Amino acid sequence: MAQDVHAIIGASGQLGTEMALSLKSAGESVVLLDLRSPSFEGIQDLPFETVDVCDAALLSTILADHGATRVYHLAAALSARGEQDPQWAWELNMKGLLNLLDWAAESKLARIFWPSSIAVFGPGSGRVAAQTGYRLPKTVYGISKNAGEHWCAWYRRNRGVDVRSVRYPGLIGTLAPPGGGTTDYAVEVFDYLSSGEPYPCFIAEDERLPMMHMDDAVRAALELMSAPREPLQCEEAYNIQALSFSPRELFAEIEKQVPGFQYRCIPDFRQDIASGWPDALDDAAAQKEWGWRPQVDLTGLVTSMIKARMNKPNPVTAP
Ligand code: AKB
Repeated sequence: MAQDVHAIIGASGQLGTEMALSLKSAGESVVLLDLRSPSFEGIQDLPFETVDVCDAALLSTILADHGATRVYHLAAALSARGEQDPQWAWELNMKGLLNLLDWAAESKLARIFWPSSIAVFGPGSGRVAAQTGYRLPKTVYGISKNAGEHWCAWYRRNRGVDVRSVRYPGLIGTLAPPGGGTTDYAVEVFDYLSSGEPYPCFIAEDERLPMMHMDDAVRAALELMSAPREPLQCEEAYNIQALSFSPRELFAEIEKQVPGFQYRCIPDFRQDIASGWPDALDDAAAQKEWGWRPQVDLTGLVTSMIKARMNKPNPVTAP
């Protein structure tokens, strides 16, 4: 059987960089697509194509030319940045997805991974959000992810596209910085550790949110993409749960490993976004249907972030 060709759209981003590295280390054939060329040297030798996902013709040509059979569509405007330019965020998040789903429906060869987010939830979804339940997203990003889930289900039912999805929590990774998200504080803090300055956190001290180490996030995508189709009954993106913590709880764990670490919380507009999200997700369906289990706990996350980022500033992009 021919080897899969993995195409990563948004490959220079936070998740894309680590996904590319993981696939490369596993000896897989990978092609990277983005507007910006990859800045992390571990993946700079992989084939790279410059593309705007909103350009349907160019996207289709590139995917077809490379014979892509597994496509990970990771390019998106996140929650905080999206609120500052709603039309742009909607256009990027929806048009990119629909262009890819159309291509997949035509090509009939590719399996698609498209991440949804905890941002589909809003006030009324409960502190532990159910897999299928009330959703009234507060941000343009959340609205686009919610609509995207419905589009994926539509293409699955009506056009036979094998598209798979999870609702990611805040992702915390060691390589490329995130940008424009509400949960980015949990990455940004590690770049302050060597400065000696108190970290100015933009989220309230006791705001608990679902979070996940990037190793678990990449593994979730790859495991879901390799799972047999039959047991996957969920029409929506799967809830996946790993960690839940507040700034206070994260910073207490950092303080154990970096004595003297200080912070102050000065919540801004991102706190309003965070306050509409749940503390945790009920991920029983993901556990049952494709065997999802997180592996990295809070201590492991903090240890790996300190090792990778302390003294190596790689600043988060402001929203
Ligand atoms: C964001 O904060 O916007 C993202 C997300 C939770 O999807 N990290």
